[in-house]
Amino acid sequence: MKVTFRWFGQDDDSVTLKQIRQIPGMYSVVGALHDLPAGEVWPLDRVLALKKEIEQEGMAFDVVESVNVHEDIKLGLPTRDRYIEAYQETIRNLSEAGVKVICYNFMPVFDWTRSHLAKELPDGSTVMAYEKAKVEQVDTQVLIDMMGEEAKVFSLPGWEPERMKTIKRLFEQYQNITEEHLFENLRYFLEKIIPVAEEFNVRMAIHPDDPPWPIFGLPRIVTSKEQLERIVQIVDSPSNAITLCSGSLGANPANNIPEITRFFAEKNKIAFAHIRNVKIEDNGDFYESSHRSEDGSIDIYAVVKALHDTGFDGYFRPDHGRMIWGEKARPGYGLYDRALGIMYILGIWDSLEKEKEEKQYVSYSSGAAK
Ligand SMILES: [Mn+2]
Repeated sequence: MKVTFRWFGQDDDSVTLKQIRQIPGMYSVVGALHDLPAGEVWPLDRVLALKKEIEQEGMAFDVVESVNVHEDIKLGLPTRDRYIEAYQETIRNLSEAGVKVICYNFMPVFDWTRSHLAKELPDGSTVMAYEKAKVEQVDTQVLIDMMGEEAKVFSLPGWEPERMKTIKRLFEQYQNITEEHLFENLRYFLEKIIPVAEEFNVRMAIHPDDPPWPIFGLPRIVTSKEQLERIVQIVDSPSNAITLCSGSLGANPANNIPEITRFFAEKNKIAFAHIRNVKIEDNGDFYESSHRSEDGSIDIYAVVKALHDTGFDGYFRPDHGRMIWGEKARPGYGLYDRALGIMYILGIWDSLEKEKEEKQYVSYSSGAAK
């Protein structure tokens, strides 16, 4: 299992590469060209410059998150073909730079959504949270304004201001798009890009919808084990894989995350794992707790064990973290709690490794004694 850490670039992240490198076990930075709008080719020279910047600090640049999918592709508009061509070109350029995994999502209009970016817990830490009533009742524009306000210094990934301006028009365009339409549009997209990804030795890793249910009346199709299974079957290729995000899928208690993890890991379909916990309240609201199993509703130990048992050798990163120790950072993306998350996950992983070694030793010695 390779440890990675998301980084937004030196102009747009409070965390530095030098800090990231000091997290035990760190292997690769998860980067992106965040200033490029969806649909544009990522120029090779800029990708190589980012790679160089990361490698100079002693880490690899194996994973990209995200290459965003243009709305015209999700809407299935005739203009989608040129955006798909641009996407194919970006895959080629990233492969040229040695990138192995590209995380992407297929959520209409919005990326991940929360009602609070800094809800205070009794211990004084702040967390991102989702109150169903607030999201369901609030006027979309009010929520957008609030997200913009709370994001303050940093623009949130997926919530860029330019994108928000076109939102009303997008809502109209999605009015007649059902889940089945959206799935067909995903199929069209994957049938065009997976062969390119396979040829260039890149694994495409679709990220589940966050939260894993329809919001604002928009369709969502990456919310459960069944839907993920259907997606990886669209094109049968090692390049058609998933990002197992425990916190996104896990916000719905009907999703059994350790079981889903084991299911897809056994099929070698998890190219990238986002490991984080969420605490689900009785009414379905949730907040992003610490990674520790006891602190949230997901058994992170069981998730890591599922990966370990199946011989997972892909990439993982801690996902969002709490804001602790007075840190000022992009919501969810502080240094401290994500580093704690890595240590928790590595602690579980290392214990399982030791246990396995001991078992092998015992069976070897008993075998030798015969
Ligand atoms: Mn995630």
